[in-house]
Amino acid sequence: MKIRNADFYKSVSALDQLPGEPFPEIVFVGRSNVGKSSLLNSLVRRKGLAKTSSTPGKTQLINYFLVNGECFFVDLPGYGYARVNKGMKRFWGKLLGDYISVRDRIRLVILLVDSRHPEMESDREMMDFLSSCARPFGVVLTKYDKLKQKERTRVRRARESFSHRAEFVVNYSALSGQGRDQLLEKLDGYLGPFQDGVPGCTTG
Ligand SMILES: Nc1nc2c(ncn2[C@@H]2O[C@H](COP(=O)(O)OP(=O)(O)OP(=O)(O)O)[C@@H](O)[C@H]2O)c(=O)[nH]1
Ligand SMILES: [Mg+2]
Repeated sequence: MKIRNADFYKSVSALDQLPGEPFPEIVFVGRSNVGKSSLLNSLVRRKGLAKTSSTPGKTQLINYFLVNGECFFVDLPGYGYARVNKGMKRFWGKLLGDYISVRDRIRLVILLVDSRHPEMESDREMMDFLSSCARPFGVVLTKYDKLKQKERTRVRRARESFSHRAEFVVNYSALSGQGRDQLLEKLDGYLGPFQDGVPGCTTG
């Protein structure tokens, strides 16, 4: 996939606000602070497009970005952040879960996993959830630039444990751009027009 342009499109806090445009959606999910917004910015080469922060919990809504005028990249709030209050946690968790399970226009979920902590229970639960609603997902191991040599060996082992479930696994650094070309190439297979009309119309 070659990115020609990307712009913020809209933020959504309820499913009835989802865009009606009949475009395929590629969704970025992962724990809080894992680097979802940074990954999106790195892919489209626009530094401040999606808001990033060293404090977890920065992204609080479903944020849509229109790419090449023909598909959406969707930045989601993170899960697993202990310090937001229970009410907010429940709200984000429900919004995220409902969106992923009902939105048939989702072509691919990109699940971001921190390469320094590749075996978190919450990431496994997310993989189970994605499988249970039949959403294809690829795994991106983030912050790869931070890994020490010894940790790289551990990551290789962890990769094997989920690679049979994922469509692909890519090592990524938003800092250096490592993995960018590889990931963009993978996305090609998930775009293109819908074959039988537009799915997911009932939800917006
Ligand atoms: N070294 C390094 N730092 C990164 C990388 N990706 C993200 N970060 C840093 O990690 C922090 C969190 O990044 P975000 O992109 O805001 O993470 P997020 O997953 O969108 O976070 P929430 O929206 O809070 O869920 C920021 O300080 C980023 O600069 C990376 O590849 N390498
Ligand atoms: Mg974010």
